[in-house]
Amino acid sequence: MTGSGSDLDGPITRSLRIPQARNVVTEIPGPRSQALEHRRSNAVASAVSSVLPVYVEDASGAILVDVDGNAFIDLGSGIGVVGVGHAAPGVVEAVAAQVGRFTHSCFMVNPYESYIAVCEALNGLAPGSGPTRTALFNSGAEAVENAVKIARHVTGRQAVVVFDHAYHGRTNLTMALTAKNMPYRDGFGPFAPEVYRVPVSYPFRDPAGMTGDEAATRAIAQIERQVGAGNVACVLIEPIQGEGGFIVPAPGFLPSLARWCAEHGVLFVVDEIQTGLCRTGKWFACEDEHIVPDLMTTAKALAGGLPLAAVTGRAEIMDGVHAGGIGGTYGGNPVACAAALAAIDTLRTLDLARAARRIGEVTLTRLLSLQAGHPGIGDVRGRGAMMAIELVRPGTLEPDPESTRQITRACHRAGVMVLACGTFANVIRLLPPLVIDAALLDDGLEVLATAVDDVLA
Ligand code: PLZ
Repeated sequence: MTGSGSDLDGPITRSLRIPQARNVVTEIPGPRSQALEHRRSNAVASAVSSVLPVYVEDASGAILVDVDGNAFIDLGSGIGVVGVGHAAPGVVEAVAAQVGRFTHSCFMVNPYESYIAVCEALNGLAPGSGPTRTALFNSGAEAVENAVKIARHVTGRQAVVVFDHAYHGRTNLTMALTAKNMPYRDGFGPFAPEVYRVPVSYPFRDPAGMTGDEAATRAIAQIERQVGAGNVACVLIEPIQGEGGFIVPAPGFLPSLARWCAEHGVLFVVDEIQTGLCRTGKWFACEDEHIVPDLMTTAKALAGGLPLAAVTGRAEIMDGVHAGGIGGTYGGNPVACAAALAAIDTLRTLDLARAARRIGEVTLTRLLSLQAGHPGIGDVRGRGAMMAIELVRPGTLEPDPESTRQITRACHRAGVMVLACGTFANVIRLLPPLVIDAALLDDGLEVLATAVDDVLA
């Protein structure tokens, strides 16, 4: 299959600094990466690990170049961060200009305009029409922590409801919110209290035919039985679960939960850290079901590669916390804000939401045809430029993490960066930069298809 006729071929990638083509010139990892890996082992804590130990020297658009001169197609975007592409020209320019002016003053000490502009931009993009406010932080986990702080403060309630397969971060509170033991929680307790986990909607593994509404009823019944609606400050959910396996809930699940929350004075908090900023074909994934969250967290793609995160929400909630109650030294750093304004401008002017939808169509077609020949691909799912396959023993729901590992390794050796995910480590996810051109996407999908053919043969 080819990308001819696709909208993905554009002036976007033709103007990039590095040719947008895959090129493997050494074994993977190459000798220089191997030397760095050895040096690393004597310097870097082994608890910090890397998916693929090829050391990056340069990157542009959808291409990563390593220290041995290998050019990889990046179908991971550094876990969904560089939606605008690596070293996006607008982001590079804005960051360089800001670095030359000032890099820090601390917004809590001496404020600056770009922080306001990022908040205005997010307020304008967030679903809903009422007055909205935003606060800025450094990382996704920090944004989630602050969303919970705000929800608890304004409701005067303590319980936080999260879901099976959820991922919200690695700090103490967000570890408690995250579902998976290894590697995120094991041995790191005690965890923050007043966190309650209920079943999500997982169509591939739920009873056949279970609707979104029924899955919501199942979750709500458990909340009412085990926690009590009047004790719940917020329900926190990823509209499509990321690390947990690109799990798309059945239609109706999110709206039913949101409705229940509104009826019981519970805040509905949507974690758009992986799904947000055009990844799924809209500015935010919750828009597909017309959800207007009370609070929303964003990070990752927000600043095109610089660390920045946000909580955006209804003004009366966000302004319900006493002055000085939230903040931090670096939150909304001016360089990160400059990057975010450029990234948002790039997402808008290149219409990368539309690009994400086109990437989704091409990818879905390809993955479905691959599934037709391989019963080991139990499920193909996702939305926009956030697509995945779940690998199982043919004809069962039994996870196949070993084939998943082999397929991802084969892709890496062939010069295609793909990431695994999932509670059962049996999901291969695709998160390409939204500026990827049609030929490069096709080449990356072809490599994945060959790896699947070889491993599942
Ligand atoms: N919420 C939905 O996806 C980060 C984690 C990688 P931070 N996902 C990548 C890893 O193994 O640490 C994430 C997310 C969702 C919150 C977070 C946390 O964002 O910026 O990593 O803190």
